[in-house]
Amino acid sequence: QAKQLNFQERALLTANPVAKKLLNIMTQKSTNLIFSADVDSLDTLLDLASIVGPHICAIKTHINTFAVENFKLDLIYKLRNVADEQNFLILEDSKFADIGNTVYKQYVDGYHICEWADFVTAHAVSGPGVIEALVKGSGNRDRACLLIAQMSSDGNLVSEAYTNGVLKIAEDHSGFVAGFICRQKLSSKPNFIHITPGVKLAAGMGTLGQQYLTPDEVIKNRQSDVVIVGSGIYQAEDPLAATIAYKEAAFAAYNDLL
Ligand code: 5IU
Repeated sequence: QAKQLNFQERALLTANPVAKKLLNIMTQKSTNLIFSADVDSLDTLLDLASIVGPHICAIKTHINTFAVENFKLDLIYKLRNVADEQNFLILEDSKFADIGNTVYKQYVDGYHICEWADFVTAHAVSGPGVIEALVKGSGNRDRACLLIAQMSSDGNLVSEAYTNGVLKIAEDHSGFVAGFICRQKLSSKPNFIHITPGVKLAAGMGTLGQQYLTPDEVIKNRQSDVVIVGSGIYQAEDPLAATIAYKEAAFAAYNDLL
């Protein structure tokens, strides 16, 4: 088996500021775990972020899932402070998919995502205009996007040809594309970070079509770099203990590959 570059070595080979930060954080904190904070309120999200913060490299949010009645955007700036204090990044899972103009407005005006999220997810289905819109919206901030190259849900329509098309767009825009949301390693380029949701310590079907793989399967067998865990953590009786268990499983699998 050929020697794999470690995260630290890859950080030196990537120009994208967010990818570099993420690779460095993963090295410093020994964690390739992202917590998907799909909870009911920003208050709960903040509480959980403070608890699990030391053990994660990033938190993943869906800013448009919180009920509008008691929504306060200032809480997300508190999350920004926690992230800076505890040295993790914020990934807003916006899944932008529209034409560039609309995506620009969603990124800059709606929820001011460009201000507080280090990186965002995007579909490449509408073509590279989505990335150009995000670049424009980022201004001079350190920002990046992850392109959704594959999905975890049962029956999804992503084909191998589509995934290859996403890879091509990423390569053409590697200054802004930090990597992929995917089910397995797709690119041998060390600057692209592979990030995989749909992860649980017990593999199998979740609710509403979600399909789970174990951290070991994702990192060791499929050679992705980072796992995203949501309900495995926030539905656990002890979210901190669960976070540590996922962190240790995913990082041990990464170390096994080196
Ligand atoms: N998510 C997936 N699968 C995907 C993509 C995103 O599960 O293919 I793209 C998101 C949805 C949810 C989180 O916010 O990742 C997974 O949460 P659970 O660990 O609770 O299944």
